[in-house]
Amino acid sequence: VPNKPSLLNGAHLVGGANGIDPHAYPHFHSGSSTPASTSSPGPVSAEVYFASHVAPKSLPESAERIRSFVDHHMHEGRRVVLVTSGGTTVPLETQTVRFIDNFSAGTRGATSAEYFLEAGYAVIFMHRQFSLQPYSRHYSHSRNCFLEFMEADESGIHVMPSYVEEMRTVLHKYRETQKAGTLLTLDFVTVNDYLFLLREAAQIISKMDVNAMYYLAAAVSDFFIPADKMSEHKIQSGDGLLNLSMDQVPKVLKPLVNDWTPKAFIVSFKLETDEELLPLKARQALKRYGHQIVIGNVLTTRKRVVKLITNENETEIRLTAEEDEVEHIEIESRIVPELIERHSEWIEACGTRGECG
Ligand code: PAZ
Repeated sequence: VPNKPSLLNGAHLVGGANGIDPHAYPHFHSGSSTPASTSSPGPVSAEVYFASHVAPKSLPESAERIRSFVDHHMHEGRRVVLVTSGGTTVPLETQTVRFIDNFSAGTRGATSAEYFLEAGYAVIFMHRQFSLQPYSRHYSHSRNCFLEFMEADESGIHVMPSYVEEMRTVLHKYRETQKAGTLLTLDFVTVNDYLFLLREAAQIISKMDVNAMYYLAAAVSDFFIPADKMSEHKIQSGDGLLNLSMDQVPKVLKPLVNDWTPKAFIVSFKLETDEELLPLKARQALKRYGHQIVIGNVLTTRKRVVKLITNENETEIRLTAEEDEVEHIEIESRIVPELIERHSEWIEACGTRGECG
């Protein structure tokens, strides 16, 4: 059916590509309703991925910032958490005009980062460029644009009296964090940026022998177009269909757990839209990757209900309607203390695992 949006491998198809030469762009085929099958099924290994893709230019600078941040806070006796936040993109062209995005505003990551900071952690906040950030998230988007909280008179511009207390609290925490230097922000856009940055950070932290926590809340693309199969220039549109064939992104949780940072305490998130699937998928992830906790959440209820799933047990954190709608409690204020307790237990038990010195 011409021009009808369709789905392949769960990925949105974007744009139109009449007359594209399939030899020039093997992952793009016009006028066909079946996916081009130029790659083997299943993801490539992380090793193959990293060997065949180029690291972001900013990586050496980010590495240096991570090294000195962790070194400083380690000597100050602070615990370190790496929080990932926001969605990764998958470009369709090397000179990118179109891309596929993953859902995530960055609320979970930015909110959680604040609670970790309040609890005394040094936070590496690895976020999607322009997604929500700790502290500024309170006044950033159209729903709570900072202009709505301001008023002007002859003497200048002020915060409206009814918002002063709330804004003062946020401002105070923001300034305290700046003074303590406990927040390091690093951004990514594409899934490629994300993968390289995560690997770099994990390897650096691991080498420094820090018992860090990883709180992987970012929504990371599952499918991508390998660099060598991507169109260099903007895909030309026309009346025809654009069919995309995408490879699977390597499952980097496995090397993260086994190779890059084997002593770390790793918490991953699993998002589903079908609630029935969630326990199975969460358990599968734990089994497959061998990390410590999967936090399961469903798209429509993620701000009210999450499940912390480990090999041993399952704990639900659920806000009541009163807590959610009247008291405006943030579910991250319950998730983070629970994880910190488990992180403490993990650190205490490191002798049992033969990992202490
Ligand atoms: O950033 P946000 O608050 O809008 O959404 C958070 C989330 C749903 C992306 C996160 O809780 C999550 O589940 N991340 C992992 C997504 C995944 O399964 O890949």
